[in-house]
Amino acid sequence: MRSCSAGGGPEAARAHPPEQEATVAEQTPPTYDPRHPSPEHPRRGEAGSRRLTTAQGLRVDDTDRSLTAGPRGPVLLEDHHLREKITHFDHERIPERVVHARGYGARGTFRAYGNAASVTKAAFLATADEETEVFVRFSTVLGSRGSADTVRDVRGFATKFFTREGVFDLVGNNMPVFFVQDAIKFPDIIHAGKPHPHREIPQAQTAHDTFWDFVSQHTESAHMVMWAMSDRAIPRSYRTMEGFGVHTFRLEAADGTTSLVKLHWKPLLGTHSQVWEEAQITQGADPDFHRRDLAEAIDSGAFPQWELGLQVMPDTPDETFEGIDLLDPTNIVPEELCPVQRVGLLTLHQNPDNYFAETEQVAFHVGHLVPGIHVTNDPLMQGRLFSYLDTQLSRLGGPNFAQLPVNRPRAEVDSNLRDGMHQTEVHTGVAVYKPNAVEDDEPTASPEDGFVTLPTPVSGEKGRHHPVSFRDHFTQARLFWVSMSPVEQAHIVEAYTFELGKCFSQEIRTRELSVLARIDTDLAARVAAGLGVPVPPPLEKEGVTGPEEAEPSPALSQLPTEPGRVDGRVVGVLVADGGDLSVVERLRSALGDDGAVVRVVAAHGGEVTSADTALTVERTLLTTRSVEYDAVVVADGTAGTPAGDDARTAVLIQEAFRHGKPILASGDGAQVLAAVGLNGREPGVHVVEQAADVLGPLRQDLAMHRSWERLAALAGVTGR
Ligand code: HDE
Repeated sequence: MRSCSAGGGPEAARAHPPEQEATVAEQTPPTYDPRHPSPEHPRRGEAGSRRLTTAQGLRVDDTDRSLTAGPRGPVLLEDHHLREKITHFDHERIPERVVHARGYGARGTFRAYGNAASVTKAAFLATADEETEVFVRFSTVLGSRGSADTVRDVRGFATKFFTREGVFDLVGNNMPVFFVQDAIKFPDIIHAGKPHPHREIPQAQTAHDTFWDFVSQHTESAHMVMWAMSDRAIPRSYRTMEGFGVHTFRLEAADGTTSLVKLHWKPLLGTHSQVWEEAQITQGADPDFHRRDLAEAIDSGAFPQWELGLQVMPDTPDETFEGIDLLDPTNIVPEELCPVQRVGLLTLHQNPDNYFAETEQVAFHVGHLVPGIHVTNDPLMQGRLFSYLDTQLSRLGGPNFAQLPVNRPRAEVDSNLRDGMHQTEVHTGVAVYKPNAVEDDEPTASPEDGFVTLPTPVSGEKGRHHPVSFRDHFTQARLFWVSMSPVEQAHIVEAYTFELGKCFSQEIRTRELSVLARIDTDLAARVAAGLGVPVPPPLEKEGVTGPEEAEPSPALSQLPTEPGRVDGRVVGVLVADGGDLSVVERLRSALGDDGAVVRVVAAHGGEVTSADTALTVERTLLTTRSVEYDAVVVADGTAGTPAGDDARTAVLIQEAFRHGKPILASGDGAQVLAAVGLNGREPGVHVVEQAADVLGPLRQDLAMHRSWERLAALAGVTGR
């Protein structure tokens, strides 16, 4: 076909010489795999083959300069690439979660042991060796999406199981109880905990008046507050956190028998925490501490693992066990009364490829159930059944969020749900209703193997009830307190004292002290002493009972009773040019196989060298802080060097000491310790002659997580 030339003539033809036109082969877009095979090389397609395009696939000539009328003229509306680029950017954010905004996810698998078959017919639990894909999202509750990881807070532990029977979501926390018994109080506790509305401070913490104003009056939160003031609220890592379903579930076996069940995640690395000062320093030194820790562990092949455990209790008409109301989410069932039976293994082995697409868009729901797992009438759980679907509508912009890759069920989906915002399916057929004769009444319902709600009886008068069995607010708070070791109790005292010390209202402090006085007189006295105020009388509150005398539950304490695994533990080794560098290799070969990481720390970057060795420096005294390490080693040859003499080295050792971490010096490294007053006779501090001797004491200490004797001594308590 001939084209008309309008004034351009031969000139215009030259502007687009035929030989420069793209061939059909070149126009084929490069194939790319959105799940690129290598996370280290997220490049899509062959190097050099990618072309920048608009959202419509048009190749872009220049993305650095806007279209203007002349070199100094205004920008033209006609520049579609500019407008598309800016418009898309303007809309890059979606509303963050109102709670649990800050989180980090990972993919993995769950393998069933098969022993749960006697309790549930859920195939992913009941079938031995069945593997189910999962996506897990860990989170803090109060902070906004950009807040720090290591704040004092509850952690979310939400797991999406892509089972062959549909998606099951276990949307739990790292604490087994909750602040409120009824969902209607959830907005209140969250509003009280969030930053004060007029100034939007403080961020991501409960150390302020409105939180303590609420919980000191709303005493059913006393047990959960005790957990929140314990070391559980400052985990060392997501990998060392327990998880809990919190509510009691009703499980149904294939033969129709039902049980009341509490669900637990037990980390194979043990349950460990930071200490408070360490957590605070980490917030500044590395606000991404927990997500980095998880991502690096997975990248390095040290896959975190948890066992799923069940506490199985009889399904009695009153739904209690040993006098504990199983519908009250402020109650635990002590493991000593009902042991946790392990029924499967969760392994996280893949980091998300894209934070937004996966971690931000994953949508959990307590109502995502599979046959064999049922909810109960726990009023908190019932409210959640409403909330999660509702929140996804505003967060993910419509009802089709299950079609997002991260949420897409692996079981076949054939619903009559149609259209709506962000519909990505191209549905065919016309009979989108039932009954239909047009398409043989398909898809058909499955009364035999579909989800059938249990015919549990329901009766009673409508009303805003407050069951008598929900009125004991203090027995389990006391149970938690008396189950803690002396050093853990000291940390709880410190946490209450810190948080109440940050409150301005004396009335609020006094009221909370009266709550503590009701739980335990020693606890109240110690917090009051720290605040410098008298202990008020125990709180009197109409209609509220407890505490009854409580038997300690040793399972609640995090103190290791025996050495644990050291995977993912980080040892920082301070070395200097000309010093003994062999200690690094020794530690790496001895601890590396167990998944521990040994990092070289020096006064300068680049390499440190000695007679015949050169080591790459991974951290300098400028870029590091003690919180990165679970143990600190000072190598021989550092004394009298810039590394040994630096004031930051003294801070590093002092912090590691205060945080109960193993510290070891070999050779003249002892002088570096001596400069901060340590002589190797303190608990968990070791001075050895030579590099060959470092391993013994270090491994033992690392496996116990901290020097508990030292932490106890620092806290001024006897016993561990
Ligand atoms: Fe949630 N919760 N919650 N919650 N929750 C949300 O749902 C809510 C509760 C938990 O990583 C929201 O998708 C109500 C208990 C986790 O995406 C929201 C009540 C437990 C996550 C919501 C509770 C949890 C959420 C916000 C009182 C422990 C993060 C974004 C009845 C068992 C999931 C979203 C993720 C998230 C409501 C109480 C755990 C607003 C109304 C108890 C781990 O729907």
